[in-house]
Amino acid sequence: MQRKIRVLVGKPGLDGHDRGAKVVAAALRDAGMEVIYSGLHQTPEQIVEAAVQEDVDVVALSILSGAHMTLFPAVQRLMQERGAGDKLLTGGGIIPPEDMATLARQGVGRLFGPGTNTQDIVAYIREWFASRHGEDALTPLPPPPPPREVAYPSVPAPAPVARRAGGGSSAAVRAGAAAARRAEARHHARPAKARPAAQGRAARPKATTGTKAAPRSAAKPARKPTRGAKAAAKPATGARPARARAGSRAGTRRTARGRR
Ligand code: B12
Repeated sequence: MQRKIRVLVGKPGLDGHDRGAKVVAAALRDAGMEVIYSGLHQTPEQIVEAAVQEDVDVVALSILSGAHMTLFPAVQRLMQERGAGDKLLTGGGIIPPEDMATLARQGVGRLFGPGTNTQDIVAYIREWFASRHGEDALTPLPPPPPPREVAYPSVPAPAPVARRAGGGSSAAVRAGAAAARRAEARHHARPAKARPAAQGRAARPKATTGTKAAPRSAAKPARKPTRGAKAAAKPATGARPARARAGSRAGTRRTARGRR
């Protein structure tokens, strides 16, 4: 006599990963089985009690917590104690192959890991059922459900980005470029007064604007002594005093600029 296969999908323990259990439960239902899902955080006792009450053919556990070597034997022992040892105990989750093999030797059914095609699980349960109750007991597989038509809401096209004349770069990029130009101009400007190299860091000119964008070289003119400073460092061997030279150069330039 044909009848639907009855399956209890159980989630024992503290494992909160329920996606796999729900996916498998839905696939078994779509394959024409009667499926009961236990919900999260069930004890082995609760699962076996539900299996007995519902008179299921299959107890199918989903375990992704790593506790499978405790939970499968616990459920198996309770099933035997409650006279349900002839039912199929199967399941899946994060279970290493060597543990699958160990549990198989202890009488647990086939276990399925991540990436399993749910149709393989359907086929396995149907084969087990047919081996127990005969091929004639199997209900025919229902046709696969039609693909769901999903109406996606139309998303408005993004507004065109307004581009400004002259490159279209953002305000931040333009501000950075301007700061870099100012720093470059400061770098190439001759110092109004030559400073002796001995003054070192203290002699650096203070940047007033665009400090961040200024190239490194703009911030350390004192490293390379100016010609005037070199002259100042030389011992005075009858030559003109360095200070006077430097001052006169600067003075000359100022005069020249004034004449323009
Ligand atoms: C999504 C996910 C989560 C989600 C869970 C969402 C949910 N509601 O399910 C969130 C973010 C909540 C989560 C949390 C945690 N996660 Co998580 N999680 C995953 C992840 C990335 C995918 C799991 C998943 O949903 N896969 C999709 C489903 C469809 O596949 P599946 O469950 O594997 O099921 C298939 C098979 O396993 C099998 N199957 C499964 N169940 C059953 C049952 C039966 C009856 C049968 C026959 C077959 C079967 O068939 C299914 C179909 O192919 C995995 C990594 C991975 N790649 O697997 C980690 C993973 C499972 N998580 C892990 C961990 C450690 C955690 C946390 C402890 C992390 C933390 N420190 O907080 C917590 C625990 C939360 C809790 N309360 O338990 C570890 C587990 C390690 C282990 N066991 O050794 C994993 C493996 C990641 C890793 N590589 O470390 N996680």
